Amino acid sequence: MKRDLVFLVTLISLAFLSLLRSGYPQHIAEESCSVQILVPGLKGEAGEKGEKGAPGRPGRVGPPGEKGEMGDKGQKGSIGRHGKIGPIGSKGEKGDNGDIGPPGPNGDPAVAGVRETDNKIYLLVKEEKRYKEAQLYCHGRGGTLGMPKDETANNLIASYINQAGLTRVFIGINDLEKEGNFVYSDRSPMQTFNKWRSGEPNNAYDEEDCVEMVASGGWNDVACHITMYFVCEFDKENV
Ligand SMILES: [Ca+2]
Ligand SMILES: [Ca+2]
Repeated sequence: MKRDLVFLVTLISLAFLSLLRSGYPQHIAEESCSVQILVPGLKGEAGEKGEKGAPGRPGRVGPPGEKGEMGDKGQKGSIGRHGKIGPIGSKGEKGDNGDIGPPGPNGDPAVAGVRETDNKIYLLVKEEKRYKEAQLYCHGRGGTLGMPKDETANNLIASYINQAGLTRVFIGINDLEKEGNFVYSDRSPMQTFNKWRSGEPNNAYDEEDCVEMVASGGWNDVACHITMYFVCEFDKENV
């Protein structure tokens, strides 16, 4: 092997020498010397295996992968907590009218029912009025102030006063026309029947010309300008 290489080199040298003789410039002969040095040597034997190197740097981020298939639906979650109360809503439209209700009780609220006998109706009026105003009220309804002309009528009016929780009412008796001469409000004269309380009529302060009945059923002359409740009386024939 080495011998062949020496032979080859000698051969190439001789070739260049012949070229020099044939007139090639001197520097070409010098270059031919460098070619001799560049000839590679024989390959050596394989070395021992090296140690494991340090980990390499991370590679570049790869392109996004393809979209996978959709997974199965998960289970329903538990109910969440109540949320905050929302704002008040706008006013709704007016509803329909309701049905007509049942009729209310009849009567004037100032009137506490009536009391009746065979031929009379008595009405207690719970409005405080002077004697003459009370008389006008009863006249306006076709009657007069109550005129107790016997025990039955007197007891009925007295009971009526008590049941209403009252202590006194005007009745239709007065001595307005002639002092001391008491008459009923229908101008009929006082008869033997009367229910004057003890000491009455006394015409106190020289001004008592009208009559009240107290809860006991007794009579008392009083001033006509004071106000109190009163009882009206109606003939059934006129009602
Ligand atoms: Ca009098
Ligand atoms: Ca009196």
